[in-house]
Amino acid sequence: MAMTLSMPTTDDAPPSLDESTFAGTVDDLPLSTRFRLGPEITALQAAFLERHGFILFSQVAKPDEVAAILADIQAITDELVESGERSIYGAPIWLGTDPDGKPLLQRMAFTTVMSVLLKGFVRDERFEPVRRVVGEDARIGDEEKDGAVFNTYVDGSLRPSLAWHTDALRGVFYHLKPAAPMFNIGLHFDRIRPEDGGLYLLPGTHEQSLWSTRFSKIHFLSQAPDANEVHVETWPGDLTIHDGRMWHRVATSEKTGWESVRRSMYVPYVRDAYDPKSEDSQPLLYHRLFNRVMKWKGAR
Ligand SMILES: O=C(O)CCC(=O)C(=O)O
Ligand SMILES: [Fe+2]
Repeated sequence: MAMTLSMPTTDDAPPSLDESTFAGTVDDLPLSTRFRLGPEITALQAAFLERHGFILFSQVAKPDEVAAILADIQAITDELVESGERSIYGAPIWLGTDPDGKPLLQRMAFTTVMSVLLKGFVRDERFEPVRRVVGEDARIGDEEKDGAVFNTYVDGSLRPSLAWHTDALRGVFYHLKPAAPMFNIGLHFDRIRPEDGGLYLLPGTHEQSLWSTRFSKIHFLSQAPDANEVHVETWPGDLTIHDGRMWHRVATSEKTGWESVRRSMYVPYVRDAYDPKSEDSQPLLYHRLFNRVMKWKGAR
């Protein structure tokens, strides 16, 4: 009798959708669909993103790349702590406290300025179709807006979660028109199940009509679950595209200590006139507002 050798013993990612054999339409796919990133965005993937304002590509970064990136972020954290530097190009760096009592990098802007590894990684050819979703003329704005933003969430830290918001608010600070799609590209570094908290979205709210009716939520204050919210389950290396006009939040993990860690990085693709920040840049209004909140919560 043949033995079954393929019994899954690990929590491997479920297979991504095989579009070569899929005969249905976007209506047949659940929001939890895991797509495969190929050399081009397929018509089905484009339709899914347009319908929901969100799409996930399975494990675009490989395990060894995830490990190397996380090691590099740790090295940068150590350097920042050592140097006493608390802002990069005017954007505050928030250091909380990790479960071992050590400084924890909660949010860092301009990550690809700090990390040569990441600056090269985000330019890998595999991301080219993602760049073209934003626009044929889109570029990676290492030194523009907030650059690449790296987030760490840990239960009990300064920033275990992030309340409901749309990224369009930040667009308003940057004088963008929230009427146009505004795609945010996220890399996810941890295995996140529903009990691990993480990203929740309100599908469809990227469309203006819905967006305005949903405006009843207060930006960055309300944490309450929404009846229509959808959880984004991730495996390390997953890539997401979400329309920044859609309402979303990051929930606190039900776990404690290192078990609760979640790390994400958002890569800035920009299309407007080149407008780099520099060492001389001053904190923006929204940096100053958030900085006050973080200091009040006990940022180091
Ligand atoms: O950590 C995430 O996946 C989301 C972060 C986010 O929504 C933001 O920084 O605006
Ligand atoms: Fe956001």
